[in-house]
Amino acid sequence: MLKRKKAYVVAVVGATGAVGEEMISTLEQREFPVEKLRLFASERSEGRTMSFDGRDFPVETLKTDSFAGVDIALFSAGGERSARWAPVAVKAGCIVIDNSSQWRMDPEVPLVVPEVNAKDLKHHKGIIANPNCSTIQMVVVLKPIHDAARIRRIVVTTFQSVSGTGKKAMEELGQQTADLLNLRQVQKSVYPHQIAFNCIPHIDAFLDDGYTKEEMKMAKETKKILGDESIRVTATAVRVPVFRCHSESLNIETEKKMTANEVRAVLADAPGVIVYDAPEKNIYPLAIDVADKDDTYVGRIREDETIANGINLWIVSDNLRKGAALNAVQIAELLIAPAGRRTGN
Ligand code: NAP
Ligand code: 3JN
Repeated sequence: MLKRKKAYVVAVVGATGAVGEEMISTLEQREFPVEKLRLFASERSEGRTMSFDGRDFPVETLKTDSFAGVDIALFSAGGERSARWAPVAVKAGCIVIDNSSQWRMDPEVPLVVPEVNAKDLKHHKGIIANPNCSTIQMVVVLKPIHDAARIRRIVVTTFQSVSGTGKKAMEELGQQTADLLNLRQVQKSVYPHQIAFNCIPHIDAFLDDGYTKEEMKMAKETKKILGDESIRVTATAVRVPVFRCHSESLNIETEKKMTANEVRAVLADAPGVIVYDAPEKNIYPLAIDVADKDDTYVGRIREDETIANGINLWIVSDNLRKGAALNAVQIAELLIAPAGRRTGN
């Protein structure tokens, strides 16, 4: 359990990465009470400093005593680091909020999106998992619909930006785009194919059944977060040449009939969701507009006339913010909140 304090010692593991940098700026923007920031990355970053709230902090490498005195550690340095170092941090008395898939499906680890299942935080044993970015934006929108009409099946296709793969992928998209526009040969190293001016239906490794791990993360995590193993989820995850924000096309089937207007009304009151849906005025969520925003945007809400109780939706969210850093910081905010405010749902 976290002892209530005026300010906390917070560690960011993977501080120099795309998610880590966003975590640092999110802590700063939301004025999280930080007494001291401890920043960790690989040996490649040793000697660097990073600034937070007008102060410079050194970037360190991880050691067995690194977590002594740390209250909360936000991990985003990949699954291997989480597997090795999260238990070390917990043993040192720290609460870990982990961004990797390493602990997400562990029954002893709550998998939390604050707007959806903050109540699950009651039962953590030191590690709390942040879901996959594509799952987070989907469940924030689906939870109120599930409560109103019980979702039976989800068919989702994602359009995921390159920032989901990290800093090197963002550089690769920029470099390939510049090379192609200047009639130069493209080099590829992060993705198996050219990403500039292309769409790649392949995110994370392929499994024997033809799905990718990313697609199966979405299916399994959605059931765990919504607390309903009976929901059927089938996903296709696609990488697109966009720097920031994941977009998703969803087709859902509910037990109870909902009209498109009823869905809009339910979502208008949903925390963390903005209904942005006036197609007659060309208004629908776009990655370029949603970048750097905290909320998840939903539009193109319409009934699927090919089935009895079907709805189609288009969902866009900033994958580095709500999809990773913001969700983790919101969890940390709940951990330090007065007891009555910790578990809204
Ligand atoms: P990134 O830009 O490539 O950054 C990777 C970070 O990990 C860097 O800070 C890197 O440090 C650090 N790192 C690598 N090896 C390390 C080691 N041995 N010890 C300590 N730190 C080490 O990647 P990213 O996009 O930020 O993603 C990082 C991780 O966050 C992913 O692997 C994934 O697990 C998770 N993630 C989750 C979501 C989500 O859906 N919620 C989304 C994206 C990422 P150097 O700079 O020194 O190399
Ligand atoms: O590709 C994306 O858009 C999201 C990537 C997430 C990611 C990247 C590397 C490793 C994950 C994740 O959060 O599921 C992992 C992981 O499995 O830890």
